Amino acid sequence: MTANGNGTAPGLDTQPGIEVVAQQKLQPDSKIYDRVQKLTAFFAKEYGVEPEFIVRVPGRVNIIGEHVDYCGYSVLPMAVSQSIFLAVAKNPDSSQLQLRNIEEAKFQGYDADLKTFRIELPKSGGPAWYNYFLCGIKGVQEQLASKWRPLGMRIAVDGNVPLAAGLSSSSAMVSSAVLATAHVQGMQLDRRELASISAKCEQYIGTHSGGMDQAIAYLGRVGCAHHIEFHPKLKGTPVTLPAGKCFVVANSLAQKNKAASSDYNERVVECRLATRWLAKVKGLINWQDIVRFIDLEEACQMDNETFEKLIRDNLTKSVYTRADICKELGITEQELETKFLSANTRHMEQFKLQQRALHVIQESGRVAKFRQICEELSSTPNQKDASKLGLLMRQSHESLRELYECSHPDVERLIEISNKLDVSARVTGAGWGGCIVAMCDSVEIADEYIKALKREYYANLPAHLLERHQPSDFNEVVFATLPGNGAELYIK
Ligand code: NG1
Repeated sequence: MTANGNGTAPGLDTQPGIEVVAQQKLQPDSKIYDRVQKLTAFFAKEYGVEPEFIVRVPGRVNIIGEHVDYCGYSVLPMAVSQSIFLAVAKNPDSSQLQLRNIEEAKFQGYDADLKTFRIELPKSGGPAWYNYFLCGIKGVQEQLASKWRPLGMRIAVDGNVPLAAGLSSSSAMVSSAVLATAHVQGMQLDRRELASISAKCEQYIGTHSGGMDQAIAYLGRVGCAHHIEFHPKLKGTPVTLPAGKCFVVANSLAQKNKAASSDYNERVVECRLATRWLAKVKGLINWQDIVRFIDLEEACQMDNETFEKLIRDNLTKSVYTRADICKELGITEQELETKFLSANTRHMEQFKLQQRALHVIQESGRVAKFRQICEELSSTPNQKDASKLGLLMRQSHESLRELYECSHPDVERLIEISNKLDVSARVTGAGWGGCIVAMCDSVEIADEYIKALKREYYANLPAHLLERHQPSDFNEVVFATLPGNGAELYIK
C-alpha cells in the first residue's frame, strides 16, 4: 500500500486512528536516489546479494522546548535532511546479525547471534556505535515478547547526521534499527508505536532521555515543524512555520557524547527530585509516586504562573545537599542512591533544584506561546508577532545557559555573533556543545548570516576545533534547513 496521490505526505499511510510507515518505490528522480544506489552497491559487495528494502530515518533540529520532554512537556522540533540509511536483507536460515558501515575505517563491522545478543556498555567512554543498533533490536524483541523470532539480518549503514552535535544521530540510529527489525518481524509499522518503542529502548544506552527525537524521527512531515505532546499520550500536530522565515543550523564543532558523560542524567535526577519535593509540599497523598513535573501540574491543576510561584516559594536554596534532600523526603542516603541515582549519577553531592525546575516550567510556557504565535501568523501574518518568536528563542537560550547550565564556550561564541547580527539563535538538543538553531527573516538574510558565521567563526577556529575539522567550505556544518519527512521504507 502506498500513500502517494491521496493527499498525505510520501511515506505516511493513514488508516483510521493510525499512521503507518508506507512501503514506497524509490523513483530515479528522487533526491536520495544516488545515495541509495551507493549503499546498495556497498551492500552487494559485502554480502554478494541485493538488499530487500531500504530504511531512511532523519535527524532533527529542535526549534524550541529543550530539556522538557523527560518532564512530560511538549516540544517543537522538525526533521532535517541528514539521515541514517539502512540497506537490509534477511539472513537466510540463520539468526546471525551482520552489520557493516559504509565508513568502514571509522565504524568497524559487527556480528552477533540474535538468540544470545547482549548490549555491553563500557565503564567509561561512549558506547560502540553498534550498541545503538542493538538497543533497537532489543526494543522490538521486548515488544513482541513470545512472538519474537531471532531472524538474522544483513545490514549496511550509511549515516550523515553529525555525531554528538545535538541533531539526534543516536536516536536516528536506534529508530532505524527498530523500523528495520519490526519490518523483518512482520509487524504493522504504526509510526506512534515505533516511536514509543524507540524512545523506550534507547534507555538501554544508559541515557534517561525523553521521547522527542524518536517521535519526530517517525512523525516528521515535509514542510512543517511538529508540536509533539507526550502526555497523556504521544501526539504530533503539524505546525506551519511563518512564511519567509528561514532556519539555519550551525555546528559549534564542540562534541558532546551524552552517553559518555553524566550531565544529562544529572539534570533528569534534579528534575525528579524537585518534582517529589514539591509534590510533598502540596500534600498529595501519592506524592511518593510522582516523578514528572507534568503529573504534578495535572494533580494540582496548576497553571504555569502558579507552578512558578510554588517553585520560588519552596525551593529557596541555590544549592541543595544530599542531607537536605534526605531530610525533606524522609529517606536515607542509601534510598536516595537506589531510588533516584544511577551508575553515572551516584557521585552527585549537589542539586540545583530551583534553577532546573524554573527552566522546565518557563520553557514549557515558551513552547505553548511559540505554537500559538505560529498558528495566528498563518491566518494573519504580521511582523510584530513574528519577532516575538525570535524573542522566545533568545529567552530559551538564556535559560539553558543560566538556569540549566548546558551551554558551552564555543556555542556562546556562535550566539554572540548571531546577537551582533541581530539574528535570534539558541543552542539546540541537549547542549554542552553541538549546534545552534537560528531563525532568519528571509532566505537572503540567511545567506548573509551563513557567510558571516563562516567569516567570523569557522575561518577562525581555535586549535582544539581545527583538529576535528580541517578548513573547508564548511557547508556541511552551517546550513539552512527545511522541515523534512520522518521515517521512510523503500522496497524494490
Ligand atoms: P540530543 O542529545 O540532542 O539528541 C537529548 C535527548 C532529547 C531531549 C534533548 C534536550 C536523547 C536521545 N535525546 O537530545 O530527548 O531531552 O536532549 O531537549 O537523549
